[in-house]
Amino acid sequence: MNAVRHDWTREEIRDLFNRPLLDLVFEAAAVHRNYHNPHEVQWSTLVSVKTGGCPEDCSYCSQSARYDTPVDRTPLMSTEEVLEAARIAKANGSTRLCMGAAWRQPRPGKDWEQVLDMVRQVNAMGMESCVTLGMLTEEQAQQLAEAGLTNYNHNIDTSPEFYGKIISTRKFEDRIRTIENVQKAGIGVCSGGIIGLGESTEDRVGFIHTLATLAKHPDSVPINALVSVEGTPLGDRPPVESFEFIRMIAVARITMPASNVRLSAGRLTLTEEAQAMCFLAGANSIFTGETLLTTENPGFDQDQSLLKKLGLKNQPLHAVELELCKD
Ligand code: SAM
Ligand code: DTB
Ligand code: SF4
Repeated sequence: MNAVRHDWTREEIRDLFNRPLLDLVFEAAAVHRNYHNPHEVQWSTLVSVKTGGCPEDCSYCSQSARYDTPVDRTPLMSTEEVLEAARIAKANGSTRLCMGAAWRQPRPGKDWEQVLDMVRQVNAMGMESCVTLGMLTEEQAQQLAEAGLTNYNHNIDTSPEFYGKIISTRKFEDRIRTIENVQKAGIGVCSGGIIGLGESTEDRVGFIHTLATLAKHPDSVPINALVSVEGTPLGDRPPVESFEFIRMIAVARITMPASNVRLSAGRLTLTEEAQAMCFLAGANSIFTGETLLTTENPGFDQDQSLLKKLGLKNQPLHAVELELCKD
């Protein structure tokens, strides 16, 4: 069985990107079957608990206050509203609720306490909890851990070299520091990125290399394809070609065999056949529900029908694959 490695070189990863696609998918499928139940897909549902008005300038994002996008700013949702969304997600087969807030970093006060409460209450209804709130200090990560948070999402998005072309208001190293703070607090890390930003293949190599050489691989690796949003600097980027999406999934699966690889934003531009190839290439998780944070996504029924056609099932909570994930 392929060991979990943390010493990947850029050359090795570049070679994977240059492999004939079907050879790559064949290898990724074998790795996937060694580490995971290939018949199960984890469902995670997003709720944007605080939308828009973000001070950061991420060029892809509908929620940055710097761009004139169709997204309106809203205050923090009440815990009851979030729990209602969680109940619907759970009833439809999701095992994790991922709550996103458009903040640069949380500030102490009422909203922060309320987010901690949301985490406790989501756990109490028997779902895994995930939040994505921007940068965190060690103390904040510790508080989230005490509230019982399962995972923290914090994407590195792209290569260290290309990062500054997409975001200027924070540094790549800031992202890594937050990931370390989350790991130190004993919370699972969810970290991935986006393709379709105008990055080169070498940037994709650098992106995967950064994650695959972390001392501990992220528990989940979301791979997003840009959903271009009108009014953002990347609003007129062409959609990512489906074979590029499939290749990214396969490379993530081979280099981080024990992690959950999530086929994330951009599924509406993929056919069912292309999504099936992503599952073959090692994707074992999706975001479900008809909205991601602010953009559209296939609805629960559409995904249930896709899984049925492919003979796949929703992954139940606390699947045994965790036994194999220890690295
Ligand atoms: N504000 C928090 C942060 O930046 O970490 C959390 C929310 S942010 C929306 C989470 C991730 O979603 C981003 O890092 C990016 O990878 C992805 N994302 C955001 N907008 C996207 C878009 N238009 N298309 C694809 N992925 C997107
Ligand atoms: C991730 O990697 N993708 C999710 C989640 N983590 C927070 C967000 C996707 C957002 C897509 C654009 C939107 O809906 O605004
Ligand atoms: Fe703000 Fe996150 Fe959007 Fe960047 S990706 S503008 S940090 S909400």
